[in-house]
Amino acid sequence: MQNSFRWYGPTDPVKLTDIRQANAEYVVTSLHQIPYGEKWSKNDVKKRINYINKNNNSYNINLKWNVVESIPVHNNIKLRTKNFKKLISNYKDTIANIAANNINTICYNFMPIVDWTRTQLDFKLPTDGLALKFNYLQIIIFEMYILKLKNLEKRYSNKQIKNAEKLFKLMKTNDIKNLKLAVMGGLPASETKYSVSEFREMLSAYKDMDNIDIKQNLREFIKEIMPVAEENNVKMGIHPDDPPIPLFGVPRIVSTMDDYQYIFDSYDSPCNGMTFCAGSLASNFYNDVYKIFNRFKKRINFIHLRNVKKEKDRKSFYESNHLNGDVDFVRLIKLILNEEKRRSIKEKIDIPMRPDHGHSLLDDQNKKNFNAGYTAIGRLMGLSELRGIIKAVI
Ligand code: DNO
Repeated sequence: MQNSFRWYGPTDPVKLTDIRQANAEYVVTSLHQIPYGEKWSKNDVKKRINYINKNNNSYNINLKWNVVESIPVHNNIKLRTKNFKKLISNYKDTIANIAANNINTICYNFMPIVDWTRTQLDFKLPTDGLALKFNYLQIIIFEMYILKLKNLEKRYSNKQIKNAEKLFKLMKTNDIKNLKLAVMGGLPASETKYSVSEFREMLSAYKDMDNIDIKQNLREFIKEIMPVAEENNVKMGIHPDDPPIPLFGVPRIVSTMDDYQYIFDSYDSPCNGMTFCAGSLASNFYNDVYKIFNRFKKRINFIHLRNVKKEKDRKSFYESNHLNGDVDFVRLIKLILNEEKRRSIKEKIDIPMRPDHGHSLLDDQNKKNFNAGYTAIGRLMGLSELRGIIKAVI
């Protein structure tokens, strides 16, 4: 595996030297400063590569940018509305301009409105470390008391609504503030930080879209961008919904084995691949991550490794460390290593992998302005655990 670390660019409080010290050899990054939908020029990409190279010298580990995560997909593309044609044309040019700089793996997702979603960013673990958490009742609370949506009984049972009301009564003003921040843009890589009215507007843009409509829009998008990926020898990897369940009454369509089958049936090419995110996939109670891996292993172009502990309601979870969660990482890593062996016919093929999210540990907890989930020490521990497993099973 290509041991990689996500890096949010020159403004990331986690520096390239930190990444090197964590034993990663590759960086996964994006041009976060470019607004969603705009084209990235060859030169924009080149400048970022130059920045990384300036930190490399003849002695240290030379970090290399191996994966773009992500080129975000604008909501107008997901809705096929307004200027979506122009946005797709920019997207295609961006793929080509990235490839012109010899970066050949690109991650993207098709989650409506918001990218990944958590309800709490500082869930205290028994170790005193802090983790990210998703509590389904708090999503109902968010809809009920923050967005003030009506007709919630259409998608939630009476029991769920009652339990959400009960939990709401126990929440302090600060908890509500944190919930609002977490859902509406407190997480890195979110499209935008929404206001309540903007969030409601986005919801109404999706109100007539059912599962099939959004799937078809994804299929159209795939059919448009994959020929460009093929021409430029770029492997695309669509990231699963995180979490892989419908949120706020809007369907999510990259959540299950069937969803992925639909995606791969839309355009038959190794360029039309997946980002295998163990933690995201495992947070849907009905997903069998090993089965998904085996079924689509040829299409896995990028791997995110993190683990989750699901809760009794089967929808809520917190992010555990790699060794203690619901996914058996020894088993999963064996599958990945076997797949790498299978691919290594002429030369050794390593799939790009990054430890996804880390806990906030030790000095991480004193840091200001870090990107939630993307701590230095927490991810260093994650990568170390993974490297230990790899070394032991190889
Ligand atoms: C969360 C991430 C997501 C992911 C994008 C991929 O930590 O895994 O932000 O990068 O959804 O497009």
